[in-house]
Amino acid sequence: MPQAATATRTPDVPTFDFDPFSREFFDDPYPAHEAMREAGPVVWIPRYQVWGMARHDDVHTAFNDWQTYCSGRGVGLSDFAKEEPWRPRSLLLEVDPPYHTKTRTVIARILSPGTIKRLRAPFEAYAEELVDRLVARGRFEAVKDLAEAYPLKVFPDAIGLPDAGREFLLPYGNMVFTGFGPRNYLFEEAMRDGDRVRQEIMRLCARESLRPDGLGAEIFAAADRGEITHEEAPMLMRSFLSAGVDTTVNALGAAMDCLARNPDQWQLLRGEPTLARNAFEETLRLESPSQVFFRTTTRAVDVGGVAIGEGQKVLLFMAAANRDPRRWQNPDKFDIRRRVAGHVALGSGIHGCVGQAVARLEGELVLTALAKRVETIEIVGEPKRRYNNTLRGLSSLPVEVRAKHH
Ligand code: OVV
Repeated sequence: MPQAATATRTPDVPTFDFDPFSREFFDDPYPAHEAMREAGPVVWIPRYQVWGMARHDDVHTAFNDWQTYCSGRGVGLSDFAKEEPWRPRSLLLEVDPPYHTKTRTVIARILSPGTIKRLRAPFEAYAEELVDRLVARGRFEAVKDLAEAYPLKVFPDAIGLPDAGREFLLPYGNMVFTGFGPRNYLFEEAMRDGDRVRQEIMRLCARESLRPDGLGAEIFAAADRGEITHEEAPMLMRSFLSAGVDTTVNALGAAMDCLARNPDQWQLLRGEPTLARNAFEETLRLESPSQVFFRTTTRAVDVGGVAIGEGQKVLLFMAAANRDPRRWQNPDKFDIRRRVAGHVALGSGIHGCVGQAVARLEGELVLTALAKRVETIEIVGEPKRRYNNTLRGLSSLPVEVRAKHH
């Protein structure tokens, strides 16, 4: 019997002639997210000569196929096989197995459930102290006074950083996350004092800077045991300082914004403070503080009939996947009682956020402290957007809270 004529051909690939790193896009990414999701499993973005994925299923699949979608050529726009990275590569983020397994195992053990249990008491005490102070003031700046102040205290304390130098953490986070994108206006701005900031950060990563009882010292203890080298230890410290502050700042700011804009959800949380953990998780889904990451293909791969070649950059729109109506009911609604497991705001697979339990602890404790003390949250000034090639968040959110009466 003759074969049916099944001429395999790549269908016309949907092409999106837009700039996903422009201010215009950041001001309202949602129409473009929807258009990409509806166009197909993969789209072509000619401006950067990269592919894009915006559907939940495809983003999730790519994250869980590290053999095809590698991280070792960088998780930003730049292909490390062709270009020198702007900073020495991360030994956790920008590597593949088998090397990745070694560093990931060390850091995952340091951030294990036992550690999280020990961190709860100091993290809770500071959440209550800080929120008490803010409630007494009534009016405050939710980004600077809460979303930045909280992680900038508890996380460096947990790591064992000295007080001096903490002012470089947010500028460095801004450099790192904008550095994943193109060398655009944001890159130039973030790198303006870059040499100084990098130098100060690397000084904080030295063993001599760290308290002996913190999580940072545990990295060096792993080096003493021969699990990693003494050259690798400060570089893994750098991962703590790169990924551990700015992300949670934007998540907490987004949580305040979501709760202030959705008074019904705030009232639910107030009545049932144990919803705090899920409210934080729903914020991660809806606002996705890390909006995108890239991967690079290690081989030719077919995605829904589209042939992607080897060595191609693929932009994974986690923020779009987290609002995919194929996966979520009423995806644009902030619903703190939703079953939110399965979002990809923290990635997925072998590179899924190694610090996610710390982030969730911070979110839970800040939202619980608020729920127990605050009756209403009102936005009392113009919120300002913060622009970064990877992170979504606010630079300013003036609020007024009314204290609960007992
Ligand atoms: C997930 C993430 C973001 C930024 C930096 C790093 C990791 C790092 O390992 O340096």
